[in-house]
Amino acid sequence: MRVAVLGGDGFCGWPASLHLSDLGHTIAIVDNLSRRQIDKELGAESLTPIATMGERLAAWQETSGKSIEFHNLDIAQDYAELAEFISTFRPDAVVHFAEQRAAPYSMKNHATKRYTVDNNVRATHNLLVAIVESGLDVHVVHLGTMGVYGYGTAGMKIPEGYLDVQVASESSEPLSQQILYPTNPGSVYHMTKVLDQHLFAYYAKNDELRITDLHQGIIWGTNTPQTLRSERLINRFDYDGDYGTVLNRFLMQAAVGYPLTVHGTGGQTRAFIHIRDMVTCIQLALENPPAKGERVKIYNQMTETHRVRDLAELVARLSGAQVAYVPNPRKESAENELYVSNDTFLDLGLHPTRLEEGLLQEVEDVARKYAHRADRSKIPARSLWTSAQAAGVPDSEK
Ligand code: NAD
Ligand code: USQ
Repeated sequence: MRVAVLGGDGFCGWPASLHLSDLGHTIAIVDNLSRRQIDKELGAESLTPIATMGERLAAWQETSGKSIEFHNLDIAQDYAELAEFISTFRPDAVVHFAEQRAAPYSMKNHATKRYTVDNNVRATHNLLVAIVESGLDVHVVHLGTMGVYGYGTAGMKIPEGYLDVQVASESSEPLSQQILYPTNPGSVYHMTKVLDQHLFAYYAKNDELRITDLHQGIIWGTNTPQTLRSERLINRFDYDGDYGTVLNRFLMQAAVGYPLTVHGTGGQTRAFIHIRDMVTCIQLALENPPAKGERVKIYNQMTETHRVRDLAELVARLSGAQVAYVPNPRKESAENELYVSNDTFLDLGLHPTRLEEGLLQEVEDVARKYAHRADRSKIPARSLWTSAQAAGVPDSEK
C-alpha cells in the first residue's frame, strides 16, 4: 500500500510510519515540524533526545534498507502543495495525525485557542477537499479522541461512535435510529475533534470518501520495536505541563523523584492504550477500510480504563515515589465512571499490552535512563481552563 502519514514526525506518527514501512508499505511523511517549534516556544524538550527528521530517515534507511519520503508542508495553510502532493504521491491511504493535540496548550490563552481551531479544522478540511479534487479513491484514517464523548458518567457502555436511539413517532411504533454519540468535549482541543467528526460525516455522505475515525485514549509508553533499533530512531517523550500526558508524566516524575502530580481528587477515569498497540491498531484500520458510500467507521482505540489516583498509587508502589494531590488546573468532573466498548480491534486480533506488564520496564528503560535531561521547572501544569481559575476564585464560587 502507498500510505501518506500526515504528522509523521510526532509521538504517534513517527512510530506508526516505521511500523508501516517495516511491513513493506511505501510511506511518505508530511509534517511542518510545528510540534518541535512549540517545544521552543514553551522552552520545553522531549525527555528522550529526538534526532532531526533528516537523521531519523537516514537511520531508518541504514537499519532497515527502506526509505521514507519527507515533505515539509503545513496542511492547514499550504493547500496547493497538499493537493499537489496527493495527486503525485497517489496514496491508497492517508493516516492523519497532523493536529495540535494538547488540551492544556489549547486552553492557555486566546492565541493558542485560535491556533488550535484554525490549525486542526483547516488541516482536516483541506485534506478532505484535496482528496475529492484528486478524484482518487483514498482511505482516510484519522486519529480522533475518546474525549469527544466527554467524561461525565454515561451510565452505560460507550459504543463505537454511534448510539442506538428510539424516537417517538406519530404512528404508534417508536422509530429506531443510530446517531453519532452526543458529544461533550472538555477543552478547545477536544472540541476540534468533534468538528472533525462532522466534516467526516459530510464528506463520506456527499463524496463517498472512505473514512475511519479512531477514537483513541491516552497513549502511554515510548518506543516500539522499530524505534528501538537505533538511538537516532528514538521516539519523543513529553513530560511538560502542557504536552505531557498523565501516565508518562507519572513515570517520569517517579524517575526524577518529583511527587506525582494528581489533579484534584484524582477521581477522573480515563481510557489508555500502549504505543505498541496504537501502531497495530493503525495497521488493522488500514487493512479493514469501509466500502465506498459506507458511513464513517468509528473504532474506540483504547484497551483499559483507570482512575488517575489509582495510577498514581500504582506507580508510587512500584517506584517508591510520593504522591501530591494538587489543585486541578482544569475544569472537569472530579469523579467519573467510564465503560467503553472496544470490540472491533479485539475482534480484528489486537492483543493488548497490559499496564502491569510494561510500567516498571518503562520507568527503567526510558524515564530513568534520560532523567538527567529533565527540567523540573517544566513539570507543573500552569494552563488554567477558565478566567475564574485565573482570577483565583475558589471552586465553590465559580
Ligand atoms: P504530536 O504533536 O506529537 O504529533 C502531531 C504532528 O503533527 C507533529 O509532528 C506536528 O508537527 C504535526 N502537525 C501539526 N499540525 C500540522 C500541520 N498543520 N501541517 C503539518 N503537520 C502538522 O501528537 P501525537 O501525540 O503524535 O498525536 C497524534 C494524533 O493522535 C493527534 O491528532 C492527537 O489528537 C491524537 N491522539 C493522541 C493521543 C496521545 O496520547 N498522544 C491520544 C489520543 C489521540
Ligand atoms: N492529570 C493529572 N495529573 C497530571 C496530568 C493530568 O491528574 O499531571 C489528569 C488530568 O486532569 C485529566 C487526566 O489526567 O483528568 C488526563 O489528562 P492527560 O493530559 O493525560 O490527557 P488529555 O488532556 O485528555 O489528552 C491526552 C492527549 C490528547 C488525547 C487524549 C485522549 O494529549 O491528544 O486526545 O489524551 S482522551 O483523554 O481519551 O480524550
